[in-house]
Amino acid sequence: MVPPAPLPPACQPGLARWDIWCRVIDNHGDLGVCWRLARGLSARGCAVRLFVDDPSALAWMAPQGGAGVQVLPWTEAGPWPEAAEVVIEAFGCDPPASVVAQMSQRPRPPVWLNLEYLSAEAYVERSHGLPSPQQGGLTKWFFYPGFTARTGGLLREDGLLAARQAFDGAAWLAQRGWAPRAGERVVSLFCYANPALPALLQRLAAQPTLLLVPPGPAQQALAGLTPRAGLRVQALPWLTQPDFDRLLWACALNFVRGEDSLVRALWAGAPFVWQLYPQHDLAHAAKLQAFLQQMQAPADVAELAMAWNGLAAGASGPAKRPPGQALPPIPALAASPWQQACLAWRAHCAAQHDLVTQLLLFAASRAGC
Ligand code: TRH
Repeated sequence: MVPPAPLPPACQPGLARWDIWCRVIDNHGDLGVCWRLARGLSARGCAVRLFVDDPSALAWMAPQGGAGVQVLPWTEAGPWPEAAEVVIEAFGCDPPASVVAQMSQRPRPPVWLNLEYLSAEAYVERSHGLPSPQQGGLTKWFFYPGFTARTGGLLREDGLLAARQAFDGAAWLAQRGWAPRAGERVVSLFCYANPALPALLQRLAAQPTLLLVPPGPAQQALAGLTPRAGLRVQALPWLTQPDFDRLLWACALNFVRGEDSLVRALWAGAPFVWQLYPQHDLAHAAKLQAFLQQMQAPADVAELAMAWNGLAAGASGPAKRPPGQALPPIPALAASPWQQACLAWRAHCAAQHDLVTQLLLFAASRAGC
């Protein structure tokens, strides 16, 4: 008999109220991560308030809202209610000064955490869990998500992998009217504006492909391009977060971007190519290389990922890819080294505590519970 799975940690008494502060800089990752986090904490019994300056994307990410999560507008004016027992600022967004001042006056100040960006770079293990002394005698703790045991882990809802395992992708696609034709592979494309897009379309068309394209730069660019034999393009509407996950589960190959969709592609277990948020100083190159190395991506997969990000390996490190250079071919997908690497990577990440579990344990340890 299989022993019952241990119950995941729940909110501790005295640490049951959590505030998350979120500033939407651009795109959807800031809010996407905060929403999943809020839902994850509420699933463990916490009462969560999500303060966000622009909640508009929740209309499609989470149109039904979520039990246990209250969304509150973050306008500059305030006034603000008393802070909860745990305060998370997402991506160093600095909660209002009056909230921080009020936190410092409490006999037992809240546990204050800065949830950082996801990266596989070495500094993450070094920095995860470090304190940062603040004015008023407060301490802010750095909490770094990551892929290894010495980081804060990844968002992974209880039962996610079992739901993915039981999922029937063909039926789901058919229900939505996005079924592939016989012999077509299904690929999703969620990306930033990318000069390599025409070259990618050419590579994809080498095999009959149904390309499912969420709203955004790719959808806009594709609307202006002449259709290509071998490639059928389907523009998608914005999906809810759970349906976005299912989209990735249903595809044989996923192009993802930013932070949250990368993690969801990882849990999907199918081959994926990640486009990072591009930075002028090429900081994203080191981040991509660290990630490819950590997941032990096969060389041809790494080359494709670098090229999709406009990068090439130079003599003294990664460099900008010369314009017009061909994109490498798309490696084999099914039963391939790429597929095996993705499954091994997923198993490795699933063996770590998920991020919500780690947050609960971390907050309890810093509150002295
Ligand atoms: O939108 P993004 O590019 O967000 C980025 C990253 O977070 C990046 O690190 C950050 O610097 C920048 O924002 C400011 O990609 P990401 O992170 O994948 O977020 C997209 C969110 O949108 C994710 O939660 C999934 C969700 N989504 C849906 O719910 N439905 C959809 O149809 C689509 C396409 C996405």
